[in-house]
Formats: sequence, structure tokens, C-alpha cells
Amino acid sequence: MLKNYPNVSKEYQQAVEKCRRKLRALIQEKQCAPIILRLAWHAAGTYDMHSKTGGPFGTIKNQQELAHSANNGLDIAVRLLEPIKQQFPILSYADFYQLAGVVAVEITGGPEIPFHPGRPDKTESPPEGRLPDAQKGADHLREVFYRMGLSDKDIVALSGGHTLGRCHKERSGFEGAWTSNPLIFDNSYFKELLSGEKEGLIQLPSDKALLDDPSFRPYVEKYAQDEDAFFADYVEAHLKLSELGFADEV
Ligand code: TBV
Repeated sequence: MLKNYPNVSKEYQQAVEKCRRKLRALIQEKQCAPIILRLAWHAAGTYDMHSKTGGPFGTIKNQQELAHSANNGLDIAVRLLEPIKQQFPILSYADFYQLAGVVAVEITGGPEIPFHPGRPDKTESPPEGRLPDAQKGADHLREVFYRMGLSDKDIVALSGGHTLGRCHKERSGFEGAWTSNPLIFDNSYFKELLSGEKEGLIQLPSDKALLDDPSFRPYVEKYAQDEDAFFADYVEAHLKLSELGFADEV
């Protein structure tokens, strides 16, 4: 997939690199990589390829969008990042949140994900209800991710993002981490998924759906066995997610 990325000024590109370093330090210090990755995903995952609405265009900072129930707790991430954003007024929020997502993966030992700047900020938030519901199964996951233009492989690879972080009762109603080290980005999500439920760790209905579906399951098995294969597919999927609706294909 070749995209026609916009040209940004030298000054903008330099701000991206300096901001990247500030984000590394903040995310390291606050140990907040999981919620920052969740912010980047929820910022982008509203995209609808048919109406070309939603997507990673900075609208998630709107009170209205933060109030969507899927975004419970993400006001914390917006607030944590704001002091860095204030230092780089030239950057769009759209670029800034996606850059933060890429840094969150990198800083926890995950793969390096290419970052292309130039997303504009939009004003209008998408309607509520576009992000997946963790209570639901494979059909629902497909419906949501196909609407973004993503594939079965992307669904499974991106679900591996649950190698980081945990569920909070007061945010989602669920409680617990997916892996025993929620601050390390590796393929342990898939290993835990295959080994079945364990004391203290959680598997959501949407996680379990990956095991039962004949198209999803082979990816789970492959990624559990081969971390390099997971990282390669994760990079591709995260890159696509972070650029939904951005830069036309050529
Ligand atoms: C948190 C939801 C990355 N995701 C998270 C929570 C829940 C889900 C807990 C929120 C909380 O209580 O703090 C309930 N998990 C889902 C849903 C599905 C699911 C709706 C449906 C399939 N998740 C994700 C992608 C990515 C993530 C694409 C990143 C690439 N999500 C994520 C992280 C955290 C959550 C890192 O969605 C931890 C945040 C593909 C924290 O620790 O604060 C899974 C997928 O499976 C749908």
C-alpha cells in the first residue's frame, strides 16, 4: 500500500522529533504506556471508510467524545499528555496522539512503527458506538474492523496490544491484566490466551472470540510461537490504524 503523504515543513519535522523524545521521557516516568496506546487506538478506531468520517484527527480531546462510554478513563491520558503538547503548538493533536501511541509501543520493548506526520485536526467528533464492545464476539469484531478497512489478520495482531495494561472496574467494569507483565510489549498475550484462564489474569469475551474463530485462531497460534511474526504483522496493522483516512493511496 503506497500512500501520498503530505509534505510538512522542516520546522514541523524537527518538532516531531523533539516531541518524540519528550514523550519517551514522560511515558517512561509515568509508566503510562498502556493508557496512551489505548488513547491512540480509540482516537483512530472510529473511522468509517464508507462515509470517511471519524479517525485519528484529534477529536478525541473533545469533551463530547471523551464522554463516550468506550472512552471511560481516557481523560486521564489526555491530561497526562497536555503539558507536552503545550510545548509543541505547531503539531496537530491528530499527529501528537498517534506519535504518542507509537512511542508507547517502542518504549515498552515493542517494534518500531513508522510515523508519518501531516494529519489535520478536525472539529467534529464521530457519533458514539463505533468502537468494539468487549462483551461481543467475532461477528461484531469483524463488523467494526471491516468498517475501518482492516482485515482478520489486523484484528488478531492489534488485539496483541493487550500485552500492555489492564482493565479497571471503574472504567470498563472488568478487572485485571491480560499478562503477568503489563508494562512489557511482547507476544505473551497470545501465550496466555492459549493457556486458558489463570488466577489474577483476565480474558474478555472479545479475546476468547479469537480462539474460537477458524480464521482468527491460526494467527493466535502463530503469534504465540513466533514473536518476530507478531511484531511484523503488528507494525503493519498499527501503521494502518494510525493512518485511517489520512493520505490517499496512490
Ligand atoms: C484497555 C476493550 C489496546 N480494552 C481495554 C479495556 C477494555 C478493552 C479495559 C479498559 C479499562 O477498564 O481500563 C475493556 N478489548 C476491548 C474491546 C475489545 C477487546 C472493546 C473488543 C475486541 N485494544 C485494542 C486495540 C488496541 C488495544 C486495537 C491497541 C492497538 N486496550 C488496549 C490497551 C489497554 C486497553 C493497551 O482493541 C490497557 C489500558 C483490538 C490501560 O491499562 O489503562 C482488542 C482490540 O478485545 C479490540
